[in-house]
Amino acid sequence: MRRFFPIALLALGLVLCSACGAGRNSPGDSSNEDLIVVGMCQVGAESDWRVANSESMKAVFTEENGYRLLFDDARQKQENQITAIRKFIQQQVDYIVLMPISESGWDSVLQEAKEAGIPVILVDRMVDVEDESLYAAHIGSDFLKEGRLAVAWMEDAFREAEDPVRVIHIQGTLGSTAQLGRTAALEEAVETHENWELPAQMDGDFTQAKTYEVMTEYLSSLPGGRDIDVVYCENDNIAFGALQALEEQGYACGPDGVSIITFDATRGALTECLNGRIALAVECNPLLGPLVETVIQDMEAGRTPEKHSFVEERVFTSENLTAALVESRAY
Ligand code: GZL
Ligand code: ZN
Repeated sequence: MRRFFPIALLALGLVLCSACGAGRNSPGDSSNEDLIVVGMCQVGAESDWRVANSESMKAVFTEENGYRLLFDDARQKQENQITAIRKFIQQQVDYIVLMPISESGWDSVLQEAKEAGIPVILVDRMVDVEDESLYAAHIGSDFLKEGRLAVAWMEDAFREAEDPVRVIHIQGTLGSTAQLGRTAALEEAVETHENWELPAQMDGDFTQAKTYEVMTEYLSSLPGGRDIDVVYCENDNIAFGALQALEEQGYACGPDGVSIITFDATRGALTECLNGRIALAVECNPLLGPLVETVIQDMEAGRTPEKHSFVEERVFTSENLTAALVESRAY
């Protein structure tokens, strides 16, 4: 009698395999047997910083390095990030790496990942969840500290000012940790300096196009004698949009004109800093791929990673920049 049983079992096994996930413990596809499968959930490609961040991740999580990277670009929508996480859970990936677009709205989908036994590593911005066990580790920046570095420069630059120091504030994606921290630093400073004024606060959403639009609209609405001392831009792409709008409306930007402050310090911004159009660039390091890999390797070795690790960041002005340094920058 023919041995149907083993063949039937094999067929059943193949059907089950095709239905089971992409994770390492998924039998069947031997080529992936020992690759660590990482489901990565990126915000989008809204800024130069974000592009550099994605490149840093893709450079680390390669098959040669032992990984299979499933990369999802959420096009700046939280619902796309949540959909991607659910897809990664179904695919039974080994790790989920999430760059959360905003802080709120993550509790239930991270609970689903926890119940599926898939560790979540947060990168860059933070999530605001009740239960810290919903993520294994967070690697990012101290955005309040970045803002306070900018404020310290403003305090020094305007120490002798008797007249009001008029600051235009252009914010990043509202509700993102980067926006919340950088905004808090400026707002607490305006509180403590009675001669600092904040005549306008607008949402530039971390993009050049949005900023150019809202800043042009604001500047066109101003009567004559439009006195602006500082434009506090919460990232470089906002600064580029603000510069374009300001100069089109006849404002000089630089040591004898409007002081532009920016965050990220990508090479484009550092070039403008070197030539004086931007007064201060606060570094925000996007090259987080290697740090994420360290966390994953720690967890692979059974070690508990640091819950929060922050990257060291510095400030740049035309005084401490050279063309060689700008050229040498990795992003
Ligand atoms: C900061 C990051 C911000 C950058 C922006 O770490 O979240 O998002 O400052 C990017 O350029 O869009
Ligand atoms: Zn940062």
